[in-house]
Amino acid sequence: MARKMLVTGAAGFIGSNFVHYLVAHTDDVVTVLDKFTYAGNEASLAGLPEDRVTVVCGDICDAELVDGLVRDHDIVVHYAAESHNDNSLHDPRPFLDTNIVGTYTLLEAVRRHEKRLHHISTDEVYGDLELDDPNRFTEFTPYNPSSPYSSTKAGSDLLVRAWVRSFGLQATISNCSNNYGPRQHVEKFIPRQITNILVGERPKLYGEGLNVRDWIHADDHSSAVLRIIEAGRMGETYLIGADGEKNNKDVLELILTTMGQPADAYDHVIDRPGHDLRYAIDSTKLREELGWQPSFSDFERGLTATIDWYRQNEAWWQPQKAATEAKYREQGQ
Ligand code: NAD
Ligand code: TDX
Repeated sequence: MARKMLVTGAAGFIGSNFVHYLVAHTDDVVTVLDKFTYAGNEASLAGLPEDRVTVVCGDICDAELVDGLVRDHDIVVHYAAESHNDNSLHDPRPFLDTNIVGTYTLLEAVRRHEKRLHHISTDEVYGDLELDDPNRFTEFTPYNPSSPYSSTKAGSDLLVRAWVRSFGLQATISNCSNNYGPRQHVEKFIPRQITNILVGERPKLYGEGLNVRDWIHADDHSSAVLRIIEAGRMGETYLIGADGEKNNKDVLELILTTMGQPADAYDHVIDRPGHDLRYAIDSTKLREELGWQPSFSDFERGLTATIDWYRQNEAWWQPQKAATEAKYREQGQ
């Protein structure tokens, strides 16, 4: 029988990719619950079948709305969040509201109606690693978040764990590394640089660009989440990563050369305060216990397809571009 999925934050980058993935790979019917903040985009849900996908505009902090929606669904997949580190450094309040109070609101509804929850989180809850550290993050790494964003995500994970332990909530958690792919907001690193080149602005690298991120394609994140929903053990945490460590300078140079520009045609701008140096995920548990494998093993190919997507979908990103760059300019970035 088709499952009834409630997917929060699915007008955003990863949630919308997950709903497209779910529709293509299952018979599930889906309700999207999204507040349509600056990061939510109706166009990201275009082309989905109306008989399988319903969109509700609302806030996950709205207890009455959330209660009714959770009651009427089988599984809640929770993507909604304030997601951008730079924003959290300038105005942390919405991060506390959505990431902490919003997650609490969902947890209470899931508890009341005895439903199943999958909570989406990030590797940033573990803090950062030295460049030469042979270790990577595992499910046993202690939490040590750096930014208002990552600390509120860490707080939301701990709430989920507490509801599992204290109330027997049927929940799983996943912590994923940096995603790339179509429909990512132009405030984020890869889309910002691609669209800068497309509009004739020079790309902007924070500091020396030696910071390392562990890149995974959004479709691989989706396949991992679906696998955990279907086979994950209740109460468990799974780390999701695809062995994609690269420093920002190398990624930017690859974007530039792929787009036919000189590799050094970018500006260095002031660094992010408290900038995490390196993230790296060991996803052995997910691979060995649930048999998951990523399918985008070639970063260069995935990046080229992402560049093509931004070339072909200017109408999707153009409305947000000027305001995003104006905000960065104010911050000296
Ligand atoms: P995003 O900013 O692109 O999308 C967030 C979505 O949540 C938007 O559609 C927004 O409108 C919605 N939203 C925000 N506040 C809301 C509220 N109060 N009620 C309802 N909807 C609300 O973010 P993203 O990059 O797609 O990230 C999605 C999730 O994945 C987040 O939980 C994030 O922490 C996690 N994550 C992201 C990455 C990454 O690389 N982007 C990596 C690991 C984990
Ligand atoms: O213009 C830029 N120049 C630059 O050098 C921007 C926007 C970023 N950067 C650097 C900062 C980071 O080292 O690129 C790296 C990636 O930056 P972001 O895209 O802002 O991502 P990050 O801070 O690593 O966080 C992302 O991955 C983990 C997501 O935004 C989070 O939601 C997720 O939890």
